Amino acid sequence: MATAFISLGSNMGDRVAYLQRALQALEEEPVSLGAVSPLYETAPVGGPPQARYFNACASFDTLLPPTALLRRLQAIETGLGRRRLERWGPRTIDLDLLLYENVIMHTPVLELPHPRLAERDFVLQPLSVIAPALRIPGIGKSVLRLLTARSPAAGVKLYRAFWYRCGKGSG
Ligand code: A4P
Ligand code: MG
Repeated sequence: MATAFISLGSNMGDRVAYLQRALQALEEEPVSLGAVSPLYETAPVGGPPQARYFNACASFDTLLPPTALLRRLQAIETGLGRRRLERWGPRTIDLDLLLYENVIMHTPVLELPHPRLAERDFVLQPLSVIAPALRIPGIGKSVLRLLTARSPAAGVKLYRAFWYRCGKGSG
C-alpha cells in the first residue's frame, strides 16, 4: 500500500457538491480514504480573471501505481464535467496528485511532488491541517514549515471544517 495526497479545487457551479462528488468517486476506486481537510474558500491564483475557488486536500492509501492513479483522477474529473479549455482556467473540478509516498518523478505526464505545491497557500493551508509534519521529498521541509515561512496566507479563508464524512461506514 502507498499513501498519496491530493488537492481538490472547484470554481464553477455548485463547488461544494463537485468536491463531495469527487471524493465519493474516489472511494469507488481501489483506494482507502484517510483524512479529509477542512474546506477553504480561496482567491484564484494565475489564469484569467475567474471566480473564487473552494479548495481542500485528502489522503488515502492505494495499490495503484502513480501514473495509473493520475489517470483515475483524470477520469473522475472528466466524469464531473471538467473540460480542459485553458491552463489555470475555471473548472468544475481539479484533482492534483500532490505526493505519492516519497516518490520523486518528472515525466511529461506526471511530476511528483506536484511542482507548485510549496508556493501555494491554497494547497499548503489545507494540507497543514491533515499532515503538518509531512516532509516534502526533494525540498526536505515539512508542510507546516513551508506554510509558516510564507507571509500570512492571503486569500485563503476557512469555509467549513467538516464537509465530508471521513472514513468508511461513518455516515
Ligand atoms: N501533471 C503533471 N504532474 C501532475 C500532478 N502531480 N498532478 C500534468 C496532476 N497533474 C499533473 O493539468 C495539466 C497537466 O499536468 C495534466 O495533463 C497532467 O498530465 P490539468 O489538470 O489538465 O490542467 P491545470 O489544472 O489547468 O494545470 P495545472 O498545471 O495542474 O494547474 P495547477 O497548478 O493545478 O493550477 N487558484 C486557486 N485559488 N485554487 C486552485 O485550485 N488551481 C489552479 C490550477 C490555478 N489557480 C488556482 C487553483
Ligand atoms: Mg490540475
